[in-house]
Amino acid sequence: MLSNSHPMATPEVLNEFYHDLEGFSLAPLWNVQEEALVPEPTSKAAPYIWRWKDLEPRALRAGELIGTADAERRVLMLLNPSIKDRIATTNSLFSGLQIVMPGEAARAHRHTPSALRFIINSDGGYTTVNGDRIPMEPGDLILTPNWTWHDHSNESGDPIIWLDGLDIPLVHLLEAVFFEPYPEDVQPVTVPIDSSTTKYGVGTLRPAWEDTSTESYSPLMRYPWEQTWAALQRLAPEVDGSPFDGVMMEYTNPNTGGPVMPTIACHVQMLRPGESTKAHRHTNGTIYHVVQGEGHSVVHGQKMDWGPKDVFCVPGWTYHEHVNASSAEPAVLFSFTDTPVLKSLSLLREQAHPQDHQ
Ligand code: GTQ
Repeated sequence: MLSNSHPMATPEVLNEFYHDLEGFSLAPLWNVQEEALVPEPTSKAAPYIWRWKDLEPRALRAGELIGTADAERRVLMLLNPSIKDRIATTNSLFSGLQIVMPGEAARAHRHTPSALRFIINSDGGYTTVNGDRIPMEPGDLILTPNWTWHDHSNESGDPIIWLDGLDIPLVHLLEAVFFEPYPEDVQPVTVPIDSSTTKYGVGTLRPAWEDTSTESYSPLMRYPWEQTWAALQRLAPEVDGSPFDGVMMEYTNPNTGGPVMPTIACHVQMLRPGESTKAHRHTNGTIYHVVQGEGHSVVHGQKMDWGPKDVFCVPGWTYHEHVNASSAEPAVLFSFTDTPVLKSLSLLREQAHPQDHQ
């Protein structure tokens, strides 16, 4: 018969043993077993919404107070209020609001964290990525993947503002952050303007002589709003869509049909007039930006009202559902997540709410 009584193990003896272990950088798993192997995740991040009415004046104020000499990037970080000790918007992803004032250039550099930009206000901005000068128009998605040189310039008379998304928390966790400034302020433009669009922008046709099959990220650096909006409008009247996300489409790497970058997937979703979704949760957290429309999401039982240009986050494994408040206008949400990472590690799980709604 197995016995679980050990007559020698008096409290004093055990304490002495545990104390001894500390001196050798050892500790008993049996005392923290339930912390190490929880039945399911409880995110350290909280649901949170940053409203455009609070964001815009503060971005403009940063533009008045801080010059490009003082800021490698003039970014207001959207810091999750429940994550205290690191730079993070959800557990694994970072988001920030970047502003470039008229005539300015945010100098060229590269880093191993990958970035995306979703353009909010722009009337003459460019991001140059590895020598390809890419126009920035409102609603465009622009990629600056892992270790690509990039600088941002504003040749218009008005401030340019966009939402940044980066995998900084994830790459920090993996201790794989590298950063390098370009030797000049701005990199030379080495190919005709917006070359990645010229080559890959159709999506179903690509230059046959270029082998980009070994690249881990999309060879297309710009996903123009015009095409995104046209695709949503074409599809929305024809389909039921997802019960959890409405008419959601993923931005794809045209070579693979997969996510745009190995660490970040980007989506856009239309909630049709009056549409409301069922609640679900998944292991990935999500950062949303309201492109247009008014509505609310219920996240972990809390109602979050949103309107144009607001940004909100849903932590991983947290139930959420979306409602378009208008019976006349569609609502459109852009979002980004770390699903490619979870999927490739067999850690992506999704669960519908048992009652459909919270
Ligand atoms: O534009 O390269 O939000 O380097 C944070 C770090 C943006 C950028 C951010 C960056 C950038």
